[in-house]
Amino acid sequence: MQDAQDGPSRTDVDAIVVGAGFSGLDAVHVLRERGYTVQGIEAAGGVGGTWYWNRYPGARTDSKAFIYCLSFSKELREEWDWSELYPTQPEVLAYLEHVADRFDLKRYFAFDTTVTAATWDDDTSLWTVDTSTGRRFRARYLISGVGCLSAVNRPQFDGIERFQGRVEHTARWPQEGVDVSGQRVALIGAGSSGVQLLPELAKTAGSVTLFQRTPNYVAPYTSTRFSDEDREAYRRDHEAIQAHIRQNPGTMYFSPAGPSAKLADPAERETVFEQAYAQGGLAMLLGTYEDLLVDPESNDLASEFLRSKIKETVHDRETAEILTPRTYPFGVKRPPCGVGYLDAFNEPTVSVVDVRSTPIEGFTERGLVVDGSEYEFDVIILATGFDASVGALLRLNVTGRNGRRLADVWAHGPESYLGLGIPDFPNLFTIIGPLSAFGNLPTVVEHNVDFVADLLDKARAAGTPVVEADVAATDAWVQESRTIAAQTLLTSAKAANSWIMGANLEGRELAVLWYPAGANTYFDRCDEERERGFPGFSLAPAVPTTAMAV
Ligand code: NA7
Repeated sequence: MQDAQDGPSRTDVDAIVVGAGFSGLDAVHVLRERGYTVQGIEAAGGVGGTWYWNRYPGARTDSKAFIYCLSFSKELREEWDWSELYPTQPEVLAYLEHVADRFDLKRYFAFDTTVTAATWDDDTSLWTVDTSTGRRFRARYLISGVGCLSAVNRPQFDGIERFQGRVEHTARWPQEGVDVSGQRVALIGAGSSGVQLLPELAKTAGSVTLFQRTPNYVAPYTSTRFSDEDREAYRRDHEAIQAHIRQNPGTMYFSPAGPSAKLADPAERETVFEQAYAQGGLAMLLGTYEDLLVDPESNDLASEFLRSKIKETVHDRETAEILTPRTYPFGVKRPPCGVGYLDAFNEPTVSVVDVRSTPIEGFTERGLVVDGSEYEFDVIILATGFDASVGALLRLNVTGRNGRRLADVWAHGPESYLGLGIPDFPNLFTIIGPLSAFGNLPTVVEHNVDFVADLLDKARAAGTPVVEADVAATDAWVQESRTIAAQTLLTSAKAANSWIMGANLEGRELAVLWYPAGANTYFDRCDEERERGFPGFSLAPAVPTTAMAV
């Protein structure tokens, strides 16, 4: 294993960073730059995080390339050329590979190594991290970079092991790909993954049958190729672009047309919606009116507009009706963006089966059963999503002070200060953790990592390296988040099975997983916390132990 800090293999370091996606790579880089010794641990065989695993055809970003990247290095910007507006998975993975090589980060990671337990020891003020390889690591700080969409959701379909064909999950797509030429393919799931994958499958498969539980408001998008002039422009405008997304509630490069859809002139509103729809991607949600997620009447206007687009695009009336969301407001469920998704249903080989009122009963040797009928397939693809936000953290099996298990502490939803620190879990920091900000995630990642690094620097300078979120500050943050969420349309998340509120998993209570007042407000609150000297975190001396740098 190449985990040495310029020397032989070490398991005692200042900080353990879990994950080698955007969060983990940035955390290792920033902490190393600030003089901390770091050990990264990554379950995959390489860097990339979600972009390592989600290799299904059609996977691409819904954020524009020039913001879906790390902003800290001018050189990195100068030398990396994005080829298109919404890059595909191979290009984002290549970018993260480049970042890792460019800043020599791979040598600090143990790959193919899964964390099996992380335990805080009050007697030493250290974290002990156990792994699947049997190696045990110790560190003062434990930084989670596990991401918010990485714990795979595999529903326990009855008899799944009986199926004689091939079963794949989009989030564990084989590196060598899946040849579906001429095959009868079932696709279970109509979230972003299913929406991106379906048109790609339709290109070569004999047939594609979508088993859809909740229909989505799918916006189309086209990904234009960048010219050299485009690239030059976004490099030149970098500072302005960063300032813009810092002020946008979703950290996106959109400018809303006005405060309220319902108060806008109807003709003007129609034009705004048409332009946003034509622009594609997340423009309908983040580039039209600011009240779509708080005012039901405004939301109805946007929802109805999108319903009309489905009706216009999909020729078969029954198919269009199945694909049309009617039971929940637009935006409550993270809207997928699709390249040719709705159009694909006009192909004779593509069909949809509604499994909301009659769920999939189970798998057979030849296929699956819905409403007493057996459907036969060669390949069944699960695009069934994730245990979002909390899932990957809970799978680390974290135990804090006095044997308190994170799974128990969060039994009724996550509680955290700024999404970064948890009382009773000293020196654990969760990058883009629950109750952090939602939006263009690399932007939030960089903000979170810098915040944590500043906090650790303060603790190091004060000689008090045990850092813990205050109970009162945490309670107030959780309460504020829940109060704001209750004033939005997110309260209808259950009707939408929305992962944004943890409502996609059976038996899970509805939970506020993100600070719902917008990333711009979140950044302001974090900056204020930092400027005031981190009053929401307590600092204490460590129990004297090994010769660590902190
Ligand atoms: P999502 O958006 O959670 O979508 C998962 C899909 O799988 C969704 O349509 C689910 O229906 C469906 N699903 C899950 N379990 C079942 C069962 N048991 N039966 C039928 N259908 C099921 O995950 P994605 O991977 O598409 O996208 C996640 C995020 O990644 C995305 O929003 C982007 O931010 C990137 P449901 O809607 O729950 O009724």
